[in-house]
Amino acid sequence: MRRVAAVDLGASSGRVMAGTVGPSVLAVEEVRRFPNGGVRAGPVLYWDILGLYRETLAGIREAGRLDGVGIDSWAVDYGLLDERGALLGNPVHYRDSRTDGITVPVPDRELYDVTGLQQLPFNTLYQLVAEGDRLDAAATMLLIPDLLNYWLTGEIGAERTNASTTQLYDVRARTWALSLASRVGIPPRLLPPLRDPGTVVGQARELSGVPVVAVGSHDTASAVVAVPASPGTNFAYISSGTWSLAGLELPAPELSDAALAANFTNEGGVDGTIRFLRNVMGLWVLSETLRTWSTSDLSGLLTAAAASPALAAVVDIDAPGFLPPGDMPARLAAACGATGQRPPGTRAEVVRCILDSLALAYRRTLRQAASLTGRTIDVVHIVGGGARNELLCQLTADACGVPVLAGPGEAAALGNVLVQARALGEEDLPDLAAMRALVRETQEVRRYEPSGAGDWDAAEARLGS
Ligand code: LFR
Repeated sequence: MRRVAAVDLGASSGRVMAGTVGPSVLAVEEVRRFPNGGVRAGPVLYWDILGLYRETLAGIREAGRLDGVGIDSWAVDYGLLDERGALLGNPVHYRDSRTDGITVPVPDRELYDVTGLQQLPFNTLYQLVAEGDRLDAAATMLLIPDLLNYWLTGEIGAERTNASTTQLYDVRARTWALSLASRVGIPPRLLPPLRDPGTVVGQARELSGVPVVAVGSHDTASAVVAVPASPGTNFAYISSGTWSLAGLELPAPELSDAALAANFTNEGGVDGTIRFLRNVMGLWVLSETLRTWSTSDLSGLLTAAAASPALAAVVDIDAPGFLPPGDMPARLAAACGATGQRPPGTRAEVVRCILDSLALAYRRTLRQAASLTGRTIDVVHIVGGGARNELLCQLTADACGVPVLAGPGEAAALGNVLVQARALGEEDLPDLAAMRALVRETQEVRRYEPSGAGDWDAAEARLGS
């Protein structure tokens, strides 16, 4: 039996979970949870990286005796270190506006050919270009989990799954795309040696030397490890949190013109898998709406939304206007108006509009994923916090027309724990299939059948082209 700590840092909260793994045993228990989010200071939206480090250390200490520690977080963001290893400035939030209007002199087709990544304005590539001559003082760029691993162990490196989200990683050669970096003015010296998920990074000096393991340090990579898919099923997944990452697991990248045009990404997963997916704007739109209203009564609003008329108004939830922080209800109303729909009137109707629009986006995205790869989808797994949102799970089953299997809600932490356990020698977990079998055996999963409700084609048509 192994006992490890999984540190899972999300955009709106972080948690330290104590995980226990052994034959037929997989359990996680929350030790510490702390808020996260952007901190606006002057013109810039930052992360509170030192606060996150302090909470991480406190949580690991509270977890007691451990065989290992692993850290995963959201992707793309980073800290720059100088030659001494000191942090040069506070890491900036990917929702900051500094990448607005930043372009690079490399055709999209070529960028896609090398990196396989969807164009998102906040990809590390664009953030580093936006730094301009601030890069001159930098010796190394470390993505958030790599930065925390460095502070814990003194070891510098870049874990592969997260490196694959930078748009500076060659998805086929599985190396940094050094010549691409040079061409866009990013010094290759910034890109540290790559490390595989499942390798020991070093010992945490301040934590009695406990081994720190590189897990799938991109939270989505860890979450997809814990998708409880049965062998041989044609499954899609939605990793549902601040973002909804909706797509397929593939053995190799899909880099066709059609995939490029549909802006699908090929992110690196654990054990060399590829996550072929699109970022759907996710529960961010709902949490920003609640923030705008200064309410935290999510469950009351969801009950009222379930009783509101279905598909009364829908928006293209992936429109770039929903990306930055701000007044979401006003943006939703404007988007409804722009497509000739009556904007939602009550709060319950606003919430219903968000959830209907999310389900519509899942349907659109998963249909595209299937057609771009020539695969069929017989079941959709929803993992992450959104798996607990019963209305959203039912709407997803209705929109996609296939059963939804919802859970586990703590998929990222479970995937983190599983990869650590294997790295530390747990012999029953040789591959993803064995890890997923253990998740199936031990975690609660709820099934939602499509009810046939809703004219989703007509709703999609209301959005125009
Ligand atoms: C999800 C996630 C997504 C990534 C976004 C920004 O938490 O990691 O996969 O696109 O956050 O980093």
